[in-house]
Amino acid sequence: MTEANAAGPDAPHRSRLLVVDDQQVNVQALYQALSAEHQIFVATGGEQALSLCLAKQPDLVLLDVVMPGIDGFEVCRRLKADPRTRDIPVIFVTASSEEEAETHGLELGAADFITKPISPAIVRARVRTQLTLKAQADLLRQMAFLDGLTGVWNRRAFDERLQTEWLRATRSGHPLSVVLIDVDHFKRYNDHYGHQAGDDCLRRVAEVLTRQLNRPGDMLARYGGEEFVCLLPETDAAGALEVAQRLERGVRAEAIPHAESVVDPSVTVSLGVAARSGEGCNTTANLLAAADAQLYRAKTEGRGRVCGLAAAA
Ligand code: GH3
Ligand code: MG
Repeated sequence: MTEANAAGPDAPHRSRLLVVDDQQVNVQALYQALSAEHQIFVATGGEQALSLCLAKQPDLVLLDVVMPGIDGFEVCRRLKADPRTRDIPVIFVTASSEEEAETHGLELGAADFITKPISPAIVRARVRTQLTLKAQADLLRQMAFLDGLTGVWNRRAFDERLQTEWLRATRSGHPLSVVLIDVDHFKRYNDHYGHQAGDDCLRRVAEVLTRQLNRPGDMLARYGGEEFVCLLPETDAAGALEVAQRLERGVRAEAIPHAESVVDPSVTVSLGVAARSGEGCNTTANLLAAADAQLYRAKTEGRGRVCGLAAAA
């Protein structure tokens, strides 16, 4: 492959690299080796490196060890200690080839070690390797948060987001609501149409529910078997009830035949709504329990409907 091809102006994705070095000549050498293939950001000290990592979320950091102020080892330690930056791979680029320094760097969580003066071809190859590993790890992390059947978020993803949004709402005082959604008489659906058709039905329900959510912060997750949950940041009980009604109507309008349902000839869902500001909703567990109680009410009052605490307001 020629140099020009390797540089690949039509490469699928230009990765974002942060080069950290206090010596201009070293920055230049790395820039020349990598800028054709990648987008380069530069920091000339440890503090700047840390703030750029947070602000730019680079795909990889090339880090000098000896710098005035915070040195490279400390930068690496702090990056690995912060959940927001710990998954960014770090390659140390250093004049020292001492075994002790290299061991220390790797123990701090660095992905690789390169010695100066650099060989452009070796730097490029090692950077590519780390970027490939990072992309694969990112994909695995994402898959761990997706539901295999429907492709929407799974319960683990929901639980994490709920904690984050709960803390955010506590700080800002903004509302936060959840909607629990359960398919009506789904056991009968499976018994009548078969388990495979049941799976197809869940996929369609998930698609319909997803389509009803408009705001970028809204989240739909599969909560369990035939139960879904919707997280609505910055939404009060009245707003969440509106969304829940839309979800209910959306599933009904999809008109998935359900010959065994006594609610409607097509698939329906029951929904329970609770808001963070509501009575007794002072923990995430209470919030979910309140939504579950409303869902239970929707079931006992005839299914195919929404119940929520602000329903009477
Ligand atoms: P209700 O209206 O009270 O919610 O009744 P229901 O039949 O929907 O509730 P129940 O909890 O009695 O039954 C849920 C059924 O959902 C039983 C279970 O086999 C089925 N189910 C759960 N997960 C899946 C799945 O991933 N695929 C399929 N096909 N069925 C599932
Ligand atoms: Mg059900």
